[in-house]
Amino acid sequence: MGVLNITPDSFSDGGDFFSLDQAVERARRMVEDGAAIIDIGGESTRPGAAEVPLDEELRRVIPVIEALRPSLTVPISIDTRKPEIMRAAVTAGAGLINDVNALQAAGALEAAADLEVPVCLMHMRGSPETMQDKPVYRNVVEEVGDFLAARADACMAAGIARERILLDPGFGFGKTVEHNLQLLRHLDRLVAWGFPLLVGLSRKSLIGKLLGLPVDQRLVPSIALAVLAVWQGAAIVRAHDVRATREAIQMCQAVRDIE
Ligand code: 9MG
Repeated sequence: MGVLNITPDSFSDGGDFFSLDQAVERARRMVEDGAAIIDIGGESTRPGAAEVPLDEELRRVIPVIEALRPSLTVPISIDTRKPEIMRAAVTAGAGLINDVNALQAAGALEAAADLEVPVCLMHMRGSPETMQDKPVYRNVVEEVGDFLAARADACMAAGIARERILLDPGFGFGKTVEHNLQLLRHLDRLVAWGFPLLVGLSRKSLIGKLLGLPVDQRLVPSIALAVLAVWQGAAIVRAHDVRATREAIQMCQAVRDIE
């Protein structure tokens, strides 16, 4: 899954892809590089980020989806927490909802059920504005697992088919470095439930904190983390550097799948 942030303050691309032409070009290049999904978001989810008003988020993402949909050969995912954006994005051609808030906003479950597209439910402690304020867990692997199981149950009760549900432990969302490492170390426990697992580790701040690297120098550690996730069974990797990540994952899968 290639990341396409349509935000002026995006933590990892500095908003370079904010103009329509640049966004479209960037998406096409990611597909050439091997992306199987393009994830489009108009609201930054980096720690401390403020909410974007509905009309501004619509203005950012819908023209990009409309411009891409006729010729793009892969599904478009809409990264949003707002039910109105989910509805408008799917009408414009998005085929997957990626919600870092796990469809907890008022009306989000109903929107996702009506739209009949796959949904990714991610774990986050708090909101992007507050999530890094000293997060505490008794057992992060169990608590993230319990939360995701409860959200998957809520989705199924709302009429979303089990086959349409993906889960994501939400690396970096309300977690310390240790919490992120524990989650990755035990990712196979979440995989074991049988829902496809999506992971986003690309350029995340845990790398900066562990290795002291700025965002533009996190490619190699991002790839190492992606490989560790795929090795344990993650189905989808959300990444900024698509070609290098895809090549590393292909090698990992070749070893993992040999008899
Ligand atoms: C939008 N976004 C930013 N980071 C993410 C992650 O780790 N997972 C998902 N599903 N979405 C993310």
